[in-house]
Amino acid sequence: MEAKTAFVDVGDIRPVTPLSQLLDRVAEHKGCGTKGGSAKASCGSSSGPQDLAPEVWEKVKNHPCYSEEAHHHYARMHVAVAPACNIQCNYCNRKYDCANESRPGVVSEKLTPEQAAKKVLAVASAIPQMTVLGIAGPGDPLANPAKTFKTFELISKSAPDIKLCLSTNGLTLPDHVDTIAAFHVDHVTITVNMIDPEIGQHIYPWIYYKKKRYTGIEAARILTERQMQGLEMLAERKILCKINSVMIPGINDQHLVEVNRAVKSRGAFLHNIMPLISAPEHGTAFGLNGQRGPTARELKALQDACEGEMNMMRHCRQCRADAVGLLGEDRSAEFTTAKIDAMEVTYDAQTRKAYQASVEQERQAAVAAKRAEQEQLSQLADAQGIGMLIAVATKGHGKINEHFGHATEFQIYEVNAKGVKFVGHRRVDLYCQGGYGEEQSLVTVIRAINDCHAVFVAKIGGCPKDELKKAGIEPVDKYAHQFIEQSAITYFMEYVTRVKTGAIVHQARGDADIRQGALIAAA
Ligand code: CLF
Ligand code: SF4
Repeated sequence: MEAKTAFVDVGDIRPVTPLSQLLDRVAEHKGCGTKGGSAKASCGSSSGPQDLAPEVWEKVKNHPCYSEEAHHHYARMHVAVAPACNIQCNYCNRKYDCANESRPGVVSEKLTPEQAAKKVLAVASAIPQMTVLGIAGPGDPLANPAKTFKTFELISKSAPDIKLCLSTNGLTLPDHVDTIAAFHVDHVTITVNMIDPEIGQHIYPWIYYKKKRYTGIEAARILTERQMQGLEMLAERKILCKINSVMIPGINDQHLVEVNRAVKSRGAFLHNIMPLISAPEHGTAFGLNGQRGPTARELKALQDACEGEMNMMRHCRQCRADAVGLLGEDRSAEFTTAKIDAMEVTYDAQTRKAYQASVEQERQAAVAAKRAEQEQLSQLADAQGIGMLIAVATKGHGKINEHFGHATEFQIYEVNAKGVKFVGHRRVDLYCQGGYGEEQSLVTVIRAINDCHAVFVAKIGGCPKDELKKAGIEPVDKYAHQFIEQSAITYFMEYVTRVKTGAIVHQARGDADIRQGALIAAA
């Protein structure tokens, strides 16, 4: 008897280039738009104009997600115009925003395209360094194509200097690539959690495709084929594509290395591996069945393993679908519909341009400071094999400018004899809460940065200072309001000297927690 095929014909899915052929291309791949020819593509979030083709640099230089360095200086905003979704992810509860780009438990205010357009102009006038408009939910933007593209149309007419960006699960992406290109949407994110339907069936219980519901392996197969097809079509049109992947320990953690290779070889520009955030109170399938998220060390190890293939985005904040501001901050409460309705909005392109020129100067100063300190580091004869992580309290601008007690996140930098780089961030509960609950929140802060040797702050009180020291984390306030990377290198060189002279003994640090609880939103 003839064996039955496991798959049904679902229509016009274009054949996707087989992975074996693509892997052959990897060896020749010169990096996503890069000039260099090194084995490791130098595309990615920490690259500068020297690494990228000019047309690629133009697209990424002030996009806070596509350039790690830009994220200290430039802001993005989202408008929540896309409520519907066409798939189900086991880490998503549809009462909340799309968990492919948002932390679970976050609810955004839904807008019409016209309300969204007014909001963009209002924010652009109030926050001149806001350079990117993204549509990332609260469902899937391409499951709501009329609303998504109407919004892009209105913005491109009224504020043509703002870059357009969207994030999708990819199921209907191939149907919309030409429209995306026609609207000059230069940045598209696809969430790709698997390329193997056997694995995918544990992440996606169903999809809704061409008026039919599919489940299990078949649903995952259609989804992965459509995602890869969409990615190839974007790359052909030179639209920069970022891949988001949610790391789910025991399900796709090992597999994401293969995903990384597959998407790189199809022309993805950047890979963003995010931790699963999973707790019963989110009401998701994973939250309810006890599926855990990765620890900080597990996440970093996977990101490091993939970095040999392709540069990684490590500064993602898993934003709300109506997020506003620099990536680490949330100013959405300043721009509610009621407030926008009451505003007179005048869009002043000249003032925005002048402001951004001053931001660019500040950014160049940060780059120059880092370069100067890096030269000093190269003169360090022997770093004794020491490397470390440093947590930094910052409000942006690449500086140490936040009080320990006011920090809602710490940025994490890795420093060793080769240099300094941003490797992630940790959300924390506010320590300074007017005396209430401070002991408990200090414990959670210490757990969140427990893998760090030091914490850089603009200011810190005596009590947390002592507790941090007891936990083996050195509180450092002497670099207040100075550039982060320059200060990290200076500290590292002093640290190595202290070890060499026997003043201190270098010890390995432990692992750290990634916060799993629902966001306590500022909104
Ligand atoms: Fe928004 Fe996404 Fe565009 Fe950025 S966010 S649509 S690429 S403008 Fe950025 Fe936020 Fe991470 Fe997204 S930090 S969740 S990666
Ligand atoms: Fe939820 Fe986004 Fe997945 Fe849809 S694509 S189920 S909104 S996480």
